[in-house]
Amino acid sequence: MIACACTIAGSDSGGGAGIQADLKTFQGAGVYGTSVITAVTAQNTVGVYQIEALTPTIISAQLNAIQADFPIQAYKTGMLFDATIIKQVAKQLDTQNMPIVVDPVMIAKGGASLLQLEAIEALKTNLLPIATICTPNLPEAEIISGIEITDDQSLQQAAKKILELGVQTVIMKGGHATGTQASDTVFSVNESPYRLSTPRYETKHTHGTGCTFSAAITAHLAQGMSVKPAIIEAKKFIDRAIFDSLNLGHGHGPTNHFAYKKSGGVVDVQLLS
Ligand code: PXL
Repeated sequence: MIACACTIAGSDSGGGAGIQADLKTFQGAGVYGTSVITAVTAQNTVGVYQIEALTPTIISAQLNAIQADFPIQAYKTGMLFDATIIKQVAKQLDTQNMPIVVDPVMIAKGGASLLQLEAIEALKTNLLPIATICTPNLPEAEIISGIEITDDQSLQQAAKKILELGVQTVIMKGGHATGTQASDTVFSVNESPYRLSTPRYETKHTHGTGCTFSAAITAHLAQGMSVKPAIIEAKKFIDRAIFDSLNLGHGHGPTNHFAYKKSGGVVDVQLLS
């Protein structure tokens, strides 16, 4: 039977991030995708023009409908927008006993806020304690941990703080850093840290990279992979999606969700323990 995954996130009308990126990624990884929409954004590659959150009632009803009918093997959360939505979603995921990937989406590339400030507390106290993997970029990791990340030591301290919230694995994504390599460092409660690196490509078409990466991890977990192989395979997915990114629109174009399948999974990822 085909593996099933569910994304709980916001809609990006431009199709590069959010629910749309997640479903395309699930498809690209060979997984059947279902979705719970938390908010609708009016958006293209240039910017976010309007945001409307859905009510907790319809968010809850979407999740109930999916859980009543599909054998969901992994969940991911993206844009959750406010504390009420976070608490509702956490309550409904807590009973499932399935892997949960939390992408702690806070700010869109152009600066639009996708998570209200007071919701960060709910993320920390309600959602991260039940999460399998959390995938912050460096600014998000700084906000969650309260630690400024300037070097390897502060990176490790911030990761430790995030793990103390109860999540089992945190991937400190290096996309916002500099250097010739795009390196993500993975810290787990039950494994020694490791770093995954692929070349950093010179492109401005990186809209939706975070969504795509976390959705790829979710897809591979749904297929039954354990955490480390799922993360390595997702790193290959995002490497190809950025390498082959799409020059569409007038701003930051989307990543290419077809590219991983085209590559046949033959991608060089450096693993450093
Ligand atoms: O990439 C973060 C993100 C997540 N979800 C939605 C978004 C964005 C970025 O623009 O629009 C709906």
